[in-house]
Amino acid sequence: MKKRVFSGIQPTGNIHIGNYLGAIKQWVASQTEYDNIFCIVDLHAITVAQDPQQLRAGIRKLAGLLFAAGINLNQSALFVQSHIAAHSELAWILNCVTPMGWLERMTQFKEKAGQDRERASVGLFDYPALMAADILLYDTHLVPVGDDQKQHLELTRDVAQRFNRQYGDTFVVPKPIIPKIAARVMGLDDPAKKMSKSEAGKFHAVYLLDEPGVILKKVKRAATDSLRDIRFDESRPGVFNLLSIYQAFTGESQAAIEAKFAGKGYGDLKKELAEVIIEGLRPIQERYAQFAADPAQLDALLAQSAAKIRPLAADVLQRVQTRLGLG
Ligand code: ATP
Ligand code: LTN
Repeated sequence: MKKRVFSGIQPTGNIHIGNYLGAIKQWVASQTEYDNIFCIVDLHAITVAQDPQQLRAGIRKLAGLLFAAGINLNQSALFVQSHIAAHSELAWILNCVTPMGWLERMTQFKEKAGQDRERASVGLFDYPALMAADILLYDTHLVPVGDDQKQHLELTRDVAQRFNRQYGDTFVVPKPIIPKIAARVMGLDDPAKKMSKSEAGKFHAVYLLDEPGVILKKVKRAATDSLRDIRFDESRPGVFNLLSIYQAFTGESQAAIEAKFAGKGYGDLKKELAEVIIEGLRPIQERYAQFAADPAQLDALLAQSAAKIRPLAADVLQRVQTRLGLG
């Protein structure tokens, strides 16, 4: 029996190379090894206000990008979270076994709510319970995510274990898979900050659909330092970030990359890095154009995939309801 993989991505903003290297690339690479379910988490997206038309367009765009990146429906499911009502139903149940204190510790909530916590939605606070529901609903063993989601995964495990203790063995307790390279791609303009979709800076992120000229310009502007030698040194976050992106795209070893750039300058590194990113994204961009041309087909693929896995979710929800004395 193959292990079950589940992961999700929000259909908001522009997908960047951090999302790609931290999550999507892993999803695509391990499709044959696992039994995969990938989810466009629109219910997570609405934890902050969204424009309805933009949200709908964002879902299609993300679906097109994921198919273009290589998600194959013969090996994986890809569906929209709100199309399977059991996600919301299980999230409610998990709300009732999750202590407030556990959610209050979540760093993502603290960052996203900012200073004005009173105005943040209850949904933003409760985001991790919905994420736990996504994962636990499919008896998931493994969850491939970027480093920033580690804390949410720990919470999911805690909630599953607490439920299992209180009501008897019900949930599989999942484990994260975090990539060894580029698990936390940093902003090109500020290597102290995670590359993020919600960051507005023009030179912050390389997006999956950026044109070659734009990619070159962004990489050339990337922050480095005043030293010269090109080495993987975590105390020099700008250069380390560029080298890690290079490594993740090429698959070469650190030693080979350091040897390649020995005696060269930051200008050379940036030129070669831009080239590697452009070539890495080119096939995705070409395939994306085909998917984007036929939105009705995208909708049909997402609907078929949801129909296929809906019974899995219904089974687990039924199991949970029985345990609780519901339904
Ligand atoms: P935002 O950046 O606006 O907070 P996000 O990109 O973190 O949003 P998602 O779209 O849900 O949120 O993330 C999808 C996947 O991409 C997750 O697995 C997440 O861990 C990963 N990811 C996000 N940013 C990075 C990054 N900078 N480096 C590596 N992985 C990342
Ligand atoms: N919170 C995740 C997105 C997400 C997710 C999931 C990831 C929602 N549900 C289930 C893995 C498994 C993020 O990346 N921001």
